[in-house]
Amino acid sequence: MAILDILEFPDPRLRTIAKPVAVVDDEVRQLVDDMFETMYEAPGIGLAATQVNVHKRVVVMDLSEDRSEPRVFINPEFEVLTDEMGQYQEGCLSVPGFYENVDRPQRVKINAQDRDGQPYELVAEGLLAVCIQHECDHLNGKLFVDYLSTLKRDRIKKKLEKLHRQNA
Ligand code: QAP
Ligand code: CO
Repeated sequence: MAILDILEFPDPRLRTIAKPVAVVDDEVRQLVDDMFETMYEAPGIGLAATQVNVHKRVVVMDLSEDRSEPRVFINPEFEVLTDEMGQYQEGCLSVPGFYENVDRPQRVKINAQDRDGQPYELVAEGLLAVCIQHECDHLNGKLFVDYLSTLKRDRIKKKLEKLHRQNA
């Protein structure tokens, strides 16, 4: 197991489109394990492989209070089930310290594979629906800050760039 480095906005590598996983083998399971360790240590509730600079379609998540419900989504896809939108104050391990409201469809149907490569389907609402949409965006090179006004996004970019310069 290993804790991986998390890329931070505005790193251009976060804009990479991840490739589908052809076979869920031990290498992919190792990545999943390392992503869980990284997410739990952060701590966070969701992490996409893009954020650790691995451009494969892999997402890990745990929405439980006691970190007892690890969920794996390999090659995740979702279908919107309703016109109803919900607002949630989102954050992101790649945009540390910033939280903003984002509107997304409230109900989605998810298709993905588990850590054995077994396909499964799941209807999601609430935080799970928000989180899977947020993580699927990462696999497509998209971040929650892309839903904000240019002004808000540029302010966040400047603040993070300043922090990165200070840490360099
Ligand atoms: C994505 O985000 C998410 O700013 C997962 O300083 C978030 O795990 C989906 C985190 C909200 C839906 C709703 C953020 C940790 C963790 C920070 C996370 C921070 C430390 C974010
Ligand atoms: Co994120």
